[in-house]
Amino acid sequence: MARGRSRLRRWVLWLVGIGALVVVGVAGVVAYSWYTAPVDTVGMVAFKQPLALPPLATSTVDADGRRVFDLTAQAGTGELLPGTESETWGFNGAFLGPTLRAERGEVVLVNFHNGLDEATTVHWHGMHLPARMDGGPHQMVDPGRDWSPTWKIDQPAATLWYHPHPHGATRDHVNRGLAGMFILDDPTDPASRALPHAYGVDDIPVIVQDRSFDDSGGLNVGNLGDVVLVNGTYGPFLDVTTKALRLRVLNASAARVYNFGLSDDREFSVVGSDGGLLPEPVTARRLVLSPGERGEIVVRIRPSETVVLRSYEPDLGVNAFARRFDGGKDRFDVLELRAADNLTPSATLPNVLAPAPDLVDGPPDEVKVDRTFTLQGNKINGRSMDMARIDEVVEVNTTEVWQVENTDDTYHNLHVHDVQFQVLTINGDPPPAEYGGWKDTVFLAPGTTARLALRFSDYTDPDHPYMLHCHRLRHEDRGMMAQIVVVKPGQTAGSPPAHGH
Ligand SMILES: [Cu+2]
Repeated sequence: MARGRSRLRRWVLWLVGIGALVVVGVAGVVAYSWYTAPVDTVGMVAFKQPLALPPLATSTVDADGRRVFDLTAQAGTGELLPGTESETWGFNGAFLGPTLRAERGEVVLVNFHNGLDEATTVHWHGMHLPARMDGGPHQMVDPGRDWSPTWKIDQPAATLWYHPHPHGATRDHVNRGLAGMFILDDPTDPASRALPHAYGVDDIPVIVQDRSFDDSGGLNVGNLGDVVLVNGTYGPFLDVTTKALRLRVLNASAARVYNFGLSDDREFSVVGSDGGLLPEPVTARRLVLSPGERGEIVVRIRPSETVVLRSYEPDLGVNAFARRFDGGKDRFDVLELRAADNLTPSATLPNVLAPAPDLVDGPPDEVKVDRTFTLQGNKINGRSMDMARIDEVVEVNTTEVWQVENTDDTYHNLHVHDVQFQVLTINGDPPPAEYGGWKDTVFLAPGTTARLALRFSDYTDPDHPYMLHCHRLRHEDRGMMAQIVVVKPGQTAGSPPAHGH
């Protein structure tokens, strides 16, 4: 008996000892992760490379008067990190794609060729167009095949973009390098011409993406990266020759939220958002962009100075743990602006830029809500994306009010295809002034409820759906997406075509 008890005691001591080691080990890993999670490159970036400027895509006008672009998705290699080659994907090149540009009223035709060895799509983010032309997950293009969507540009001047949208693989395809800008002009709108508008001189595309690399320079396709590239350039600088500089900033990252500002905290003017120019310039020191969102800012530059576009810690509205691991403690130096000794004068900013969205009259907190969308656990209204299921049916030319609720403990955003919407309220309050223009993507911190007004005009089609989804790409890939069809009065939903074709 005594021997049995002492053996038992030895075993208990062993177990306690091993348990203590495990606890200490786990605590060490947690502490290490906790302290190494935040990324901070402020003051650490050398800015040795000139900012790459995506070329303007060449186009022709065909016999029907359509503006025709050629776009090929292809694999290549790019020197994303200095001195190392990475395997990349790009449109018409090794990484990213050319800037497409068209005018309101034009009919465009894009001859897309998939030169990759897997199927993909090209989605025109922010564009008002028929669902069959939208490049969503139903418009899959097999390797070696072509797809030629055509539509009429019928919306205000804006900074849109294009990227793949294959269901379940969007993050992978975008992170490998498939993304580009699509700038719309409106020759009848004087305001956008009054802003700096010389492409590559005082009107600069700024495609911001975070990436991570393995030791041999290979591109990882994860959620958050510790390196920020602008237009694919690592450590970029821009030579500035004008007194005012317009930056068309696009957050083309998979999951990261940026909180942009200048390194000396100077004020700048926010002049545009997702769907075009704001009603009037908004003076700000910070601009938050979640994945997929765009912001156009005008920065005043002084001769001979150097100032850095930076991303400060974004307020994600999440708990301390998520804040550390979702990038809420991260800071980045993004782009260095180097002013010439003599700067060309720029026109004064107009006081009025564009008509304010006016879909809803009366107090926006008292409007009737037509649909509610709850964002929780990679699902919308408790459901995962099903390619064969139409989730919502909207009657054409009806103004709707949507209430979007993030009941999750992490941040999401909501992107709606085909339309630009008006943000009526965020948690019952009017939105901040930089959300006062047309939007196609809205950021939702945990516990946030936003009300949006939307109007789907044109392009009824009971079979081909538009998507609405979270633009954190892993969430989207995991099914945080729903399908909506726009129908004529009295029409019912049809059924989406068989997967991918
Ligand atoms: Cu999400």
